[in-house]
This record gives sequence, structure tokens and C-alpha cells, in this order.
Amino acid sequence: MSITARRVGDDDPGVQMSESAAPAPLLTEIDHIAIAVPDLGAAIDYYRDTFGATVDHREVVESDGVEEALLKVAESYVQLLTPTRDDSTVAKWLANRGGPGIHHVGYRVADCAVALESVKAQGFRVLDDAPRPGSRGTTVAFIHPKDALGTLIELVQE
Ligand code: CMX
Ligand code: CO
Repeated sequence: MSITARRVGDDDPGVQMSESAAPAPLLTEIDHIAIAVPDLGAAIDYYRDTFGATVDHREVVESDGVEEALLKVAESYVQLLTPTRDDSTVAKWLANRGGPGIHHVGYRVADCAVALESVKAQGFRVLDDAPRPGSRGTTVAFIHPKDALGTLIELVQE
């Protein structure tokens, strides 16, 4: 929560400390770190051979044109992500970047609709106007990276 020191004019003398209007905490946990890769099998092998991490869940998310492999790390996941078709935004992202890397962060929220409305009410661009189905039965919504410190954010309700 940020504290703003505000000096006010002569007609209202003195210095006041006022708290900015922050919402109640919306993020309950890191749900996943998503790493986009050109070769899902090779990425799974890397995590297994290097860290002993194994696949907990695998799914094709047709709406996003991706296939994911989720590796469980404590209560969170590493989401290895690869495009399933050329017009997938992840295919474009990999081509622009020229290789694998962190694509987005998924934060767990208690209520995706409430969190999304809070972000929208603050004037930030979102990529989903309403919550939609994600993988493994979750409900998700994405926030535009240009309005989120250059990081694509996925709000995830389990
Ligand atoms: N993280 C940070 N910045 C990103 C980004 C990302 N993942 N993807 C794109 N950008 C930036 C680009 O660098 C570019 O910046 P500049 O204008 O400064 O060059 C800008 O955003 C626009 O990029 P773009 O290449 O034109 O990309 P698009 O607008 O075609 O798509 C985005 C970007 C974020 C709108 C799109 O990827 C999207 O809608 N994502 C949400 C859905 C999604 O990511 N699904 C896959 C995962 C599914 C899952 O996890 O289940
Ligand atoms: Co994700």
C-alpha cells in the first residue's frame, strides 16, 4: 500500500498524509510461471533431467492455440507452453523473441470476476472483458502487459 505525502495550499495549511485508494488484496498465491518454448518435449525433458520435476497435467487449450505441460512446484506450477498453430499469439511471441522465455505470470485470485472488474475500474486495459475458461477447469482473464509493468498477467480462479 502506498502512502502519499501531499502538501496543500495556503487556504488549507499543513502537510497531510493520505493513503491512496488501494483495493483489498486480490492476489492469493502465484498460480504459475509460464515459459513459452518451441519444443514441449525437450522442455519437459530439461525440467525432469535437471530438477527432477515431473508433469502433473497436460492439456491442449484450443482457444489460445497452445499446449501446456504443468509441473507442480509446492502449491504452484511451472507452465511449459508451446503453440499448436501458426496464428497462435505464442507462436508470434516466440518468433519475435527468437527463442524460449518467460511469457506470463498467473496469479491465483479468489474471484476472477471481482479481480478483473477492479483492474478495469482503475482504467487498465484487459484482454478478456469477462472471465473465461482456462486449463484444468480454471476460470481466467488476462491483463494487457502494456498496462502491467511489461508483464502479461493471467488472473486464475481455481
Ligand atoms: N509479455 C510482455 N509483453 C508482451 C507479451 C508478453 N507475453 N506479448 C506481447 N507483448 C508486447 C510486445 O512486445 C509488443 O510490445 P511493443 O509494442 O513495445 O513492441 C506489444 O506487447 C504488442 O505485441 P504484439 O506482438 O503485437 O502481440 P499481440 O498484440 O498480437 O498479442 C497479447 C499480445 C498480450 C495481446 C496476446 O498475447 C494475448 O492476447 N495474450 C493473452 C492470451 C494468451 O497469452 N494465451 C496463451 C496462454 C494461455 C494459458 O496460459 O492458458
Ligand atoms: Co497461463
